[in-house]
Amino acid sequence: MGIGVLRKYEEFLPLTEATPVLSLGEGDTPLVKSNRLGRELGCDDLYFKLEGCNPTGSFKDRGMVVAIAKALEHNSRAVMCASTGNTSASAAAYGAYCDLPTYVLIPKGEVAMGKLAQAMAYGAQIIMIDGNFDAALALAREFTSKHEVTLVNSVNPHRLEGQKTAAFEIVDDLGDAPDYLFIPVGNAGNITAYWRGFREYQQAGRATQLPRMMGFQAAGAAPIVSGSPVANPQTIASAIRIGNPAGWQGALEARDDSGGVIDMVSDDEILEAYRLLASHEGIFCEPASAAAFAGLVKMRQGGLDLSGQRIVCIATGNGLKDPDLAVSSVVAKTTEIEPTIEAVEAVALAMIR
Ligand code: AN7
Repeated sequence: MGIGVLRKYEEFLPLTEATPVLSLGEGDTPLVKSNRLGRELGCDDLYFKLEGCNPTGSFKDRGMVVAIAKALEHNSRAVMCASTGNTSASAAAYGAYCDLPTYVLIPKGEVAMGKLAQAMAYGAQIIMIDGNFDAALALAREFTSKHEVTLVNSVNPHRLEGQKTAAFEIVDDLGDAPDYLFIPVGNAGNITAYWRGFREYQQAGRATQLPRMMGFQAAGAAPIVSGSPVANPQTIASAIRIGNPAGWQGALEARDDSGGVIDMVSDDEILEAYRLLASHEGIFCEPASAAAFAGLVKMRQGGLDLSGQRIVCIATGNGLKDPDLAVSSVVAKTTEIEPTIEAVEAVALAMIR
């Protein structure tokens, strides 16, 4: 039985006697060893952390369970977030579990169908903004500063506390921190959280080294790479379509303190990585997640020597969240036939030969 991150990593989290211990089964996600892509890239020690296996299909659940537990501890009567989709799905689920009214502000027409379906099914109050994520976050910040409603975006410090547990799990699984961590960057909360997790585990004597933090933004939404906010961010990876990340400073610290990089990948590189992960590794993640592996491919092509290096790529969210993209961007091996054995044989035997 999954015990959840509150219980599993209690000693590293800001819990008190009064914090309720709750869980939807978040955390304890698989770390899968690459079978094909690593070999093709010349790195024999490559792993994928499947955060899409969390209860709402993304890493957000790790932080949301802490944010919601703390909100309950402080007698909060409602929670709010702005979201490109996954945060809203997660907030809505934990809000439903805890009978806490949940308001989600989302950029109209920019959230993948699966995520919207989740927020609707969990019963959140959905507020569509005629504007982008950055505008929605500014509104959520203003509203929650004026009213007795708890903000559960990653500017809520409890979110990052929960999300750092993914770094703990990687070290627990591998016996030490990897040499490189590749991760997508949107609002830049997660890279900040991972870096904190690796450092805390090292300080606690559970890891002997720290990874280089390799963060990747989408080229059309890469403010940290360019050094200034992007007013109208554009990318097929809607989860990371963010022009003014709240975690900017944390991402820079993770990069500089670890000797890593924050770079960008094009939508074409993201889509190629997305297809390769599914068709060559059996990992169906969402396009934003594929930015991490696309970054690894880019670095390799740029001459980074990966031999003998232990590398972890974070697959942050589940591919089922954005089924439209899968159907429209993959050339599927589909054939329509009459329901006869001869017709099945004609197609299937031709494939084996
Ligand atoms: C699958 O849900 O910002 O750099 O509002 O959904 O911590 O923002 C989602 C972000 C990566 C980027 N991968 O993480 C939201 C939201 C997936 C994501 C990111 C997101 P951050």
